[in-house]
Amino acid sequence: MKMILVGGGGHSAVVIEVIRALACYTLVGIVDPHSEAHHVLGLPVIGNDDRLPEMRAQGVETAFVAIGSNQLRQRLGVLLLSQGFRLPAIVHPSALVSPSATIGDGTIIMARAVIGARARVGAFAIVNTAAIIEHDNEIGAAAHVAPGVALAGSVTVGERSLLGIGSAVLPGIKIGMDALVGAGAAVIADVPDGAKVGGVPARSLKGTGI
Ligand code: JB2
Repeated sequence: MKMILVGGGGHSAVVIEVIRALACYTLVGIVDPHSEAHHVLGLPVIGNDDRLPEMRAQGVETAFVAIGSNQLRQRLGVLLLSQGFRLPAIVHPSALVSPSATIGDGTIIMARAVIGARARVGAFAIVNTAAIIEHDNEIGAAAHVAPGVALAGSVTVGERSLLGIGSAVLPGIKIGMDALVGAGAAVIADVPDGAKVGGVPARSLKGTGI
């Protein structure tokens, strides 16, 4: 099945390799309005997002948004759906996903990630390399769980929130929408919508200039 990628930066290179490892989609190219590269890992950059309706009309059925920005990835994902593309979930062959977990459309689960029993991961999310999402977690749409994050059981993460590399979250904690958890943080209390926290234990970063 043919697939077009949206975004040709660093995240795109990782996504290309996961899709190639799956061997069930034929990547036909990348759209990126700002890319100076003509290719990413040998895949051609064919133009900007105006090419998308034409690609759909030419029989490209699936697409994937390979952009790290949570807001942009969600916005472009919704646009692609409205243009008639299907955005499958992409799961690296080395990831361990519980049979009772659910993964939303347009979400990628990277190498060595673990998704536990009854966990629910929303659409357009990134579960990055070796992240651990324990049982009964609920990960909101377009959230990004960075490499090496560990979420204990029954954690909730709101839409578009970013959990920085190596952060850890205690059981049952609720992290709101559009929140930022800094790299290496240990989250032991709920995090409100839009908050930025960091450190061990994690505290508000308000007023720190971050
Ligand atoms: O509207 C757009 C658009 N806006 C920016 N449409 C399309 N098709 N592409 C868009 N882009 C493109 O996204 C930019 O021109 C750029 O080529 C790409 C973003 O690339 P960048 O390398 O800046 O970031 P990234 O999103 O690939 O990766 C970030 O997030 C990852 C999760 C980095 O922080 C990585 O280190 C991280 N692993």
